[in-house]
Amino acid sequence: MATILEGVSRTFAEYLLLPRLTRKDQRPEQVDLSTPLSAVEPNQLPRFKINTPVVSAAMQSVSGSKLAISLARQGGLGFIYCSQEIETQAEMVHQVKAHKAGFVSSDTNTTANKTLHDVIELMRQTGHSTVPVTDDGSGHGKLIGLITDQDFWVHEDDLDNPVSRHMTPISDVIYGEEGLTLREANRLLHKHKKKCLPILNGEGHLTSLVFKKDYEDHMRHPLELLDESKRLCVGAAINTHDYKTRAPVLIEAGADALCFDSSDGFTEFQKEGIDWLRKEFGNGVVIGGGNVVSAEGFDYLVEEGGVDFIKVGMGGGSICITREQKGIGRGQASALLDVVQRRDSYFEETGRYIPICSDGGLANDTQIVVALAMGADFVMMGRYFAMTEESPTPKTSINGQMYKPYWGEGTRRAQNWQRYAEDMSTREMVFEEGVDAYVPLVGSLADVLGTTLYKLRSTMVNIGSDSLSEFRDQATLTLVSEQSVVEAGTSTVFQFTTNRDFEETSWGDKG
Ligand code: MZP
Repeated sequence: MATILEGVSRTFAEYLLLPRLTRKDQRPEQVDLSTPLSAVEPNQLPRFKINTPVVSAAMQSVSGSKLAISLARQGGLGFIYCSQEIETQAEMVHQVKAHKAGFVSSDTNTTANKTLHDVIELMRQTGHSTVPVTDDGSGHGKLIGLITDQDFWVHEDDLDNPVSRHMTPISDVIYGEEGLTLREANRLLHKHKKKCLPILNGEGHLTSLVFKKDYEDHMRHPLELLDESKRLCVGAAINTHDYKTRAPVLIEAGADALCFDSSDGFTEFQKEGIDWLRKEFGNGVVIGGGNVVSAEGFDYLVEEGGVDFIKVGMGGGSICITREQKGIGRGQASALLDVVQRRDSYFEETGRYIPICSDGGLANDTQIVVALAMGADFVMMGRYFAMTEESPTPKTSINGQMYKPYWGEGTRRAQNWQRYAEDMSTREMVFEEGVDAYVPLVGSLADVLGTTLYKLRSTMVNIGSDSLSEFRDQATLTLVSEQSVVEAGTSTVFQFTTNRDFEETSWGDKG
């Protein structure tokens, strides 16, 4: 006979946190939101941490390079989707890594005999206003000079003049020598009041550029998630079909973490994939597995070294119809609590800590807070990010309101990419597990996430917690009745339009 679990399958909306002692010295801004994304071995530090507990879903309508850049700047991590060809996914990873951060390769260069016309056209195409002049016009040629949009007047100078007549010649260029640190480069920029510092090797060839605006930008984003070379961090999804070719290319492109994208990760296919990756790359790669919804699934994926982190969730995603289509899944809160409990007992038994990611179904800021209080180390969201300016889909006006398309990875639309891939052996889709929808456009990722994280910090102060691990340990939650939900609302008073209404329509409730 089948096993019937006691109790019902619960969702985040059914729980509420109880306040605990707030200390006088606590401030929301001082709360530490950093969290591990890699397994933590006994008495060791995690190999990889993120600065805010939020990652973006590996979905076509969510995680392109623009969103991943924006999220990494806020301290989170974007997972570039794998429902595309390996080369295009690797290119997206590369775009995030190349975005900026200290030393950048110059992609806008010219030669001394080109005209001002040519330079203006080049500046228009790339949007850059500082152009190195090299002997061969490449970003690694011998530096002859620098030309910027301040070196000529479009309506006064003859635009047929050669670049050599307007550029700052190399004899007057302030440059740094290869090998100096970013701090030293920024000091030179400061001392000489320059906006751009070319870095040259011993032969006078250009190796990179350092910009003052990047330094200022970095100061405005203190939680920015950077790797050892000061490049933004990015994650990439993989699947169980082509990981042997896909994963090495993504790692080569600079991906900081990989994660299997699957609604059901409790499979021999995924276990084989994890084992293969560990054999090939050892602990040099951070691997996420899942999704699972039970302690049994957790045990299977962490066995013998296994994964670094585990995603929990099946059927809760806003665009997901797996439960209706296949009768399988679990309420997100119940799934998370079961896996977290096992993670904690596994930690007691082995001393190994496996971070848990609550994936999908988070309908508002409150539920993000509850998921983290229940023991998730970080959350993965799709709809939340699909609604931002930075998601990769076009804005569409419907009845005067701006929307963005948002579709599941289990839709025909998402899976259609395989038709164009070379490997035609992939299976035919018999039924869909996701829907194709629209979500309201709510603004920039930085603004929306800024509000969410401030609310999270503020709740953590209510509980008396200075860090997410304290929050998990100190949180006390209670189940709520339907009547207490009514009590929590404002249905007994008449409200004019307020900021609260604005917030509710902007991030809103699921459905
Ligand atoms: P949400 O944040 O929009 O509620 O859910 C996003 C999550 O839904 C993803 O991270 C993924 O786990 C899941 N997902 C993506 N596509 C589908 C589908 O087509 C799906 N069924 O369930």
